[in-house]
Amino acid sequence: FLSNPEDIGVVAVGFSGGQNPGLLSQLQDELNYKLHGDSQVNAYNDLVPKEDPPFRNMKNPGTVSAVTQRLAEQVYSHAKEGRMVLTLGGDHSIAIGTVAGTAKAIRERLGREIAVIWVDAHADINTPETSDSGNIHGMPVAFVTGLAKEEKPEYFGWLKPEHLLSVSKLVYIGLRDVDAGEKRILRENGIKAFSMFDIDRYGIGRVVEMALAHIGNDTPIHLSFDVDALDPMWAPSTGTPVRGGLTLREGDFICESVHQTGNLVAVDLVEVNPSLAADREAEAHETIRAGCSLVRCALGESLL
Ligand code: 4U7
Ligand code: MN
Ligand code: MN
Ligand code: MN
Repeated sequence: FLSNPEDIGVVAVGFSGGQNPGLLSQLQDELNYKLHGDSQVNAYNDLVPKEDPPFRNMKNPGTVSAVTQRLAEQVYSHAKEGRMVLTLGGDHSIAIGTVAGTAKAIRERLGREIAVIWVDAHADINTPETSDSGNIHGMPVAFVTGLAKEEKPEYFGWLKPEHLLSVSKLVYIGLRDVDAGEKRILRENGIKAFSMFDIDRYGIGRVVEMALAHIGNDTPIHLSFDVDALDPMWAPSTGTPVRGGLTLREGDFICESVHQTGNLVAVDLVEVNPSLAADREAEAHETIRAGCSLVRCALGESLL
């Protein structure tokens, strides 16, 4: 194993209202690991600026930049110690910090580049200019690959070459709602992507095999799992649900397969957003249950 399989660094991000205390406490009860780091959800309130006007079309750019910068340091310090890092989100913008943190730590610790497996209904590779919504959770891949660049340190200028990921080491699974501008970016950069169409066509087993073949044996893997990759039947409490997604079992299979490589160094589970509305409690509960299942599978708990 590229990380010590017994030691897990936990980072819990209650950011953009996406708190998930249920996920964290349930995991603490269920997992047989030594957990380091957060035992409570981190709100990062001290980092939220008083005013945060849009910049290059991005919404809350100062807040997201400051939070992800802090997160990059937290993830880096766990990964540097050889811990597998588990980050519970929070919206997917936090992957700017988690990927940056692992990329830097693995470069220093193992002298290697990481690969990222991005499991999502969406490609999250808009640049500030191609994005229609201005929401940064639709842009993290553009920032961590260097396709989106910004000099100003308060607006992601803190991202340096050691934080970045090569586009050739990125692979998507589960895509079904990709913007026109994003399709162009994927095509022009030759980025490997397996959509729901590919999963129907080849089956999840072949798709995961092809995804792992693409990144190559023996490459440290950061798994960034957006719960909206699952069909809303399994994960309804999420910001941007898209029908026609993965079954829970297919999601679990992806996580188990990545665990089995022995190369997993970090996992993000994001966009779990239990709505506080009383009438949606059942949906929130189902989504948390699905999230716990994915994490258990990624940690190898479901394998014999
Ligand atoms: B998520 C979107 F326009 N592409 O950029 C955008 F469809 O982290 C959605 O995957 C982004 O949940 C979804 O706003 C971000 C939109
Ligand atoms: Mn998504
Ligand atoms: Mn996402
Ligand atoms: Mn979403």
